[in-house]
Amino acid sequence: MGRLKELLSTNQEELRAKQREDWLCWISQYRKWLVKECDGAREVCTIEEERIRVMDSTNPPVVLRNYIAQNAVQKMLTSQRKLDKMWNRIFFCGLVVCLICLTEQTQGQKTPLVVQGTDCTQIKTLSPRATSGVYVIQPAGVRFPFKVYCEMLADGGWTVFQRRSGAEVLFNRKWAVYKQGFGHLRKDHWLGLSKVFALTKGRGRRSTMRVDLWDFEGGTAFAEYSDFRLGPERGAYKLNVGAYKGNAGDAIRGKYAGIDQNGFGFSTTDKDNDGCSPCIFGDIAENECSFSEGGGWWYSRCGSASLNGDWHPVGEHIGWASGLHWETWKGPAPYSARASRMMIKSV
Ligand SMILES: [Ca+2]
Repeated sequence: MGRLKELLSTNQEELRAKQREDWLCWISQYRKWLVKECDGAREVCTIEEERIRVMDSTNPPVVLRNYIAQNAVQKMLTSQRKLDKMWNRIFFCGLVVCLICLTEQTQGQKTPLVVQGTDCTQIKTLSPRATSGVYVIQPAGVRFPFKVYCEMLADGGWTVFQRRSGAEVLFNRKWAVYKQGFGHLRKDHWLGLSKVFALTKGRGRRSTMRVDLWDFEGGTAFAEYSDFRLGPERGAYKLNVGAYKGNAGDAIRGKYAGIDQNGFGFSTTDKDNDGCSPCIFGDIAENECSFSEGGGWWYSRCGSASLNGDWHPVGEHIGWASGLHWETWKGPAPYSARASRMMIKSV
């Protein structure tokens, strides 16, 4: 019996030693797994390792095994949940994108631009009671319709292509922007050289251009030109005007000889067609009128008209090289207008 007890005791000790070896192996593997899983969260891993060390020394191995198993399951479940969340997000984002696409498509289908005429003049002729506002036009030979602001006056419908009334919209823009147009149709804007070209091109098409000016003293003046049209872009949208009438003076032809803007191409700071290389004004040598006068215009040795310069507020509106100038109207010191409007009417 004594021998049997001794054998059983030895076996029990061996068994415990074997179990102990197994658990150490478990812990070692679990630690490796923890380091890999907790990459980037070293603090969490350290706490977890400390808990295992304490349990290893104070609890029976079965508790540790259960703990490890439970953690492994939890980790697995957490990973699964993360994966599910990710797929849910992908699905949700896809759904949102589809909804946006569908909405845009639907809106596009619901609100196509309905052409109301070839220009504001035709709209007013067809609907004499039409009031001033934004309309959709499509001049002959133009592929896509576009919006314009129409001033519906007693003498007909005018298509506005320039409006200035404040400093909100900057007119110091490059060629591409002047070609395309900018600003807000109901407020200050430039319709775009390509659109004005489209409105005036075509054999037999004749347009009158009107410039309205407002000063800071409550006064107003206008200049009207017959046979207004722009040349094509390859000729830098050359300005062509016929006879002048009005009370603002013919600033396009200039207040002295040699600065006639009629027949000149449009200039911006990145496209120079101003005829200065350089121009000498007293002791100033001017190479590019767009830089000193601002914005884009049909500068001709700079000239007397320039309505796309910087807008200046009251009190600061006299004496600037830049500004909304119409020098046959106000001078001799450069006077910057409070507001301006340029528009055309087909005749
Ligand atoms: Ca030049």
